[in-house]
Amino acid sequence: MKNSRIIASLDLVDPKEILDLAEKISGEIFAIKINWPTIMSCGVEIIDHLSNYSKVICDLKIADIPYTNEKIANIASGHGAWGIISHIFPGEDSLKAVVKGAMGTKVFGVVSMSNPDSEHLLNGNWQTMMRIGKTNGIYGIVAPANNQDLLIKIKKEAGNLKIISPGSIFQGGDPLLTLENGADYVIIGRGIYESKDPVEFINNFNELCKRNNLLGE
Ligand code: 3DU
Repeated sequence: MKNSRIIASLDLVDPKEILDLAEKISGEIFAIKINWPTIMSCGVEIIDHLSNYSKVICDLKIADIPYTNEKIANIASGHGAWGIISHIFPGEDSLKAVVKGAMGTKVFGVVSMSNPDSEHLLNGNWQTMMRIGKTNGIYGIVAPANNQDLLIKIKKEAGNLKIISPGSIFQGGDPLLTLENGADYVIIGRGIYESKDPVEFINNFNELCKRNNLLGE
């Protein structure tokens, strides 16, 4: 569904299960996100296979030296990733290398996280990380759906950056409120793949968005 606001986080490790689910839901979502456990279990080709169904965002949380970052981003891009998630905290040189290696694949930078202890070291620096992201060509940022006060502050300064938000349902966030407060897309994992009927869950949420005038363009 072109205007769905859902990014389905298919954090599964069995390739058949992932591809079957991708096929079922691909028409009703904006994109699929995958992370390290999936790629380590299924192989990097899972990005190519999933790309046949949907845009694929690789949640790699890249946080290494520039030389390594460029390679990681380049491999994901070469396998058809539409988007890549990178950390920003290692600094500007590190992020620049991700953007360079991504070769046009969209880069999303983490400016805050949803786990409670991210308050200690990471979240307080979101403004600095957002400034570094903006001046180095990222497309979007990751901000938490289970911390609405922070999300609202981040939205006020996000400008053109797209906001994608994990942390709904199993981590306590309300996905509809997250969209109302300015996220462009909600990332939902277990809420989808652990529900009795993932397609029904997604259709219901898309319908809820429609009723609240929150479907995308
Ligand atoms: O809690 P869920 O099952 O809906 O999954 C959320 C996904 O988003 C999962 O892949 C997790 O690694 C990722 N994520 C966060 O949950 C929180 C963040 O700050 C960043 C990524």
